[in-house]
Amino acid sequence: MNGMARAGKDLGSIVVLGGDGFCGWPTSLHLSNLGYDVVIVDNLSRRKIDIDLEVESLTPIASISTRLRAWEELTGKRIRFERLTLGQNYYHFKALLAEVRPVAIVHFAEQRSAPYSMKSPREKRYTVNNNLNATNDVLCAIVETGIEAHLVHLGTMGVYGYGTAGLDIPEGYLQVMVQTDLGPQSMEILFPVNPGSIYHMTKTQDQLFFLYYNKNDGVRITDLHQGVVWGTQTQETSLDERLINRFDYDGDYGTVLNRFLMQAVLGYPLTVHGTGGQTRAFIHIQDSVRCIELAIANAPKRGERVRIFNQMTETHRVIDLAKMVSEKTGTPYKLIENPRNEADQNELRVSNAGFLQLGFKPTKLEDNLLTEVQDIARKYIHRCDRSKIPCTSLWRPREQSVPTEASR
Ligand code: USQ
Repeated sequence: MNGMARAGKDLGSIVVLGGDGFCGWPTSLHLSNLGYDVVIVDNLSRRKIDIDLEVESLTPIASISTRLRAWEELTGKRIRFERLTLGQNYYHFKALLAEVRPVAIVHFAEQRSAPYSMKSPREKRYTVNNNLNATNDVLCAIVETGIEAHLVHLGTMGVYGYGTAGLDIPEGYLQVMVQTDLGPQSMEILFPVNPGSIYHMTKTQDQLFFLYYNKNDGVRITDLHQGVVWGTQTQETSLDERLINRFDYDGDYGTVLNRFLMQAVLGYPLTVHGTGGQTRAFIHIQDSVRCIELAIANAPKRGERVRIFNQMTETHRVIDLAKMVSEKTGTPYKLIENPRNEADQNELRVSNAGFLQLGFKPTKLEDNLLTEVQDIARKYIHRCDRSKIPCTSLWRPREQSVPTEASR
């Protein structure tokens, strides 16, 4: 294991915000293994949401102290844990940054589920307050401490919306021609945002925070527009059961492909929303942590605008994924009334040239990886509560659920 790390090189410290979550935990281990001194900042809110929703990760995740002890025991590497709420405990956070002076801050500390963000006014308000204040506090603290940290933010492909753009979605910026007093001029603008949920809306607003703090204060920022993540384990989290990553299967936090793979193990008809014509971008969790490593190693220079990468490897229609899993396992799929307000079908072409140029080798949906997810699901299927599988969060009350312009 230690052989995987770059021995003896002082790479500096990295603060991982939200380092106990589904993406944050495997990223923290990966960066620690590479030789960075990792500090996890987390308020364990994801674990508290599980309690509120009366559901648990399919995999039995250990407490944060057990996780960290296990990591140190196995690798000799120590990860520090700082418990605080971003967006609230500003002075604690600022003091931490001033003390650690990280080379990079990876920001996952946002409520990340679209269905959860649409459950009721309580979850809408929580998602907005939590996500926007967290992002603003991180930026504000970077400026106020004067540290040179590069901020790497986990954004979403959902900022572009899920209509049919009729072009390859570029990495964040769009070249447009506008009529000016001097005649037609070319201009580069942020790709027009089109959020499909309150959660996605917070990520579109994050983009404006980044634009502003980058322009006004010169903060170096990389924003990663990530697709739907699938898979559960990475090289590091598979080392020991105490390091195991979350596996969300419930109607609020479970994402589509992992849900289908787990439902197939259970023999539960795969829950296709609407026609299943929705096309989304996907990435495996192992590739996600590798992309973050690359983003950190290739920080923008001071004065450079916000760098944006599309962090995805392939696109698929939901119905095609359902058919593929169904054929592989014999579990049928079922078209169910879509609880979301989203386009019934869309086409999606995405450029991911940025990471490819940095040497990223994408893992595509491979049979052995699909099997690996199912093996994990099978091992822990006794922990599943079937009543938590249906998506009960409605974007609009049923009686109002007519197709609208919003579902472009
Ligand atoms: N879907 C089904 N059946 C299910 C669950 C989902 O048909 O049982 C459909 C949804 O209606 C949607 C698509 O699958 O059309 C994707 O849904 P999802 O729950 O897998 O993903 P989403 O809500 O978009 O959110 C997830 C993560 C979020 C991340 C986003 C990337 O929770 O944090 O930002 O993927 S993206 O979708 O590219 O915006």
